[in-house]
Amino acid sequence: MTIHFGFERTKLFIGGAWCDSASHETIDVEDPSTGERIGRIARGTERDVDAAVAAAQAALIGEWGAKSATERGRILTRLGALVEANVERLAELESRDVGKPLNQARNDAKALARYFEFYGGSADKVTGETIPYQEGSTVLTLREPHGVTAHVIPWNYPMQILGRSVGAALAMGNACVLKPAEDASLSALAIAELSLEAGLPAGALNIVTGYGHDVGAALSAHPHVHHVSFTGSVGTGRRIQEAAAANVVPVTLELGGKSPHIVFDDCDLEAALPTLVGACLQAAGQTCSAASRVLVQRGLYTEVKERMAEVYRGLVAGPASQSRDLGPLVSAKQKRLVIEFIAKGREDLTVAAEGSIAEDAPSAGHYVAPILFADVPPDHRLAQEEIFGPVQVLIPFDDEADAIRIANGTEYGLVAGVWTENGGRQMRLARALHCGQVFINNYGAGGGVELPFGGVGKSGHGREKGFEALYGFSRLKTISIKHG
Ligand code: TXE
Repeated sequence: MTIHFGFERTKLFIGGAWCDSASHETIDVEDPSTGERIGRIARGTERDVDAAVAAAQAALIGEWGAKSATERGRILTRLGALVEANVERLAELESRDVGKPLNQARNDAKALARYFEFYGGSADKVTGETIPYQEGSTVLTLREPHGVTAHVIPWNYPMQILGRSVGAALAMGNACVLKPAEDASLSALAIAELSLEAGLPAGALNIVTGYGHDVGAALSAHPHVHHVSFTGSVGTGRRIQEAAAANVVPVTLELGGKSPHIVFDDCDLEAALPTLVGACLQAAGQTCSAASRVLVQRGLYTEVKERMAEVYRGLVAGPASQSRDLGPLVSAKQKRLVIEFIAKGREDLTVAAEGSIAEDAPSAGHYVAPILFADVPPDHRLAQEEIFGPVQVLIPFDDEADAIRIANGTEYGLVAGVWTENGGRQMRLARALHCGQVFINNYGAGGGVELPFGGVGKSGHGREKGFEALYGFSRLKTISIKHG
């Protein structure tokens, strides 16, 4: 079978077939590195969402619903192997579509393969329990799929987010309707091709490309959708939760953050330093778990500032194909948002250092030079709001209590990193930090498909990744049997 990994993808994937959208309209695909139009995707509509949900319902009462957990797992495992065999082509496609440096896009494709491998292997490992109850009875619990699950995903890690969300939902036996971001749909469509080759039955995975305000809104409000999984902005997450509330269905929201990376005087600084910049600038800072706030205890503050500044001065943003330190941002809109934050920072704050944009970078590409601000007051806008670009702030602190207060002092709570050699402090911080995941003496939020991931506060609720996601994509049924 020849797999089509192109840029001109003007069909929707519904019921295992490639279909025209009801509107017959398209959306341009832009290469963020050059600003040029390189292809088109279909502009789906509410009618297409209806068709996709109907196809998912049909799959549940048809071939897909009849598969055992082991059979579902085998299909996902095959899909993982196909992704692995196509890592290079998927990475090239993604890199052109979202402007991600090729080496980073390659990591995303490998992570996608690993998600399918992980969820393929865990599909038949989900068990219920028996509960001691009254004499003469047996009580047991079963995990069942929700039914039709909706997946609205963003453009920053399209393959990884598809893998963690659709992979877990399929493993549990749900039938999925996916809406990729309008500026990052190509890899999802390529994965649909691979799913056919892996033997995924028609309708188990459906993809409706298009804009959030029509396809995403229709999907999250659809009366026959039984669970909605969303990754994106707080505002859109709120709208999705409201829409789903009309049908009283559960929602998983992963809404970004303002994650602190905390460096204590007693840490192994040589181990910490290489992670401090990289933990923020992956995907040019367009990462929900970006360590965008670096909190440093006063004894090390000047040294950390100077050494991070040195790194920043050497950083170069350039075309994705060149795999420089950073690629462009995904869109003109995203660049505008980030530039506004930087302008505000320049007005109020001290610039510790800046990187540069490669001289040969096309002027119509969406490049932003990385920038590090120092001595930032914890309540400043740049230390409070998600910027989603290559911008980091340095904040000094006095002691442990001060670090915890500053770290917990935003509306977000996704992840946190802590560098200290003191074992007691490691555990105190791990418990005191208001977030969904804490890294002690490391910071690698992107990795670890096995590790549950999700936030508190405005970072959202529910957990994806790991085994925990399988619980989220299923519901529990309790069965009480009175013995005869
Ligand atoms: O997000 P949106 P945008 C944050 C980040 C960024 C900001 C804006 O701070 O600067 O959000 O990005 C779909 N009903 N994150 O505007 O709108 C949309 O089509 C249903 C954090 O791109 O949330 C896309 O598929 N769906 C983040 C998805 O929602 C709707 C990742 C995300 O788009 C919709 C991305 C609607 N009414 C941005 N409107 C993270 N947590 O990693 C839009 N969409």
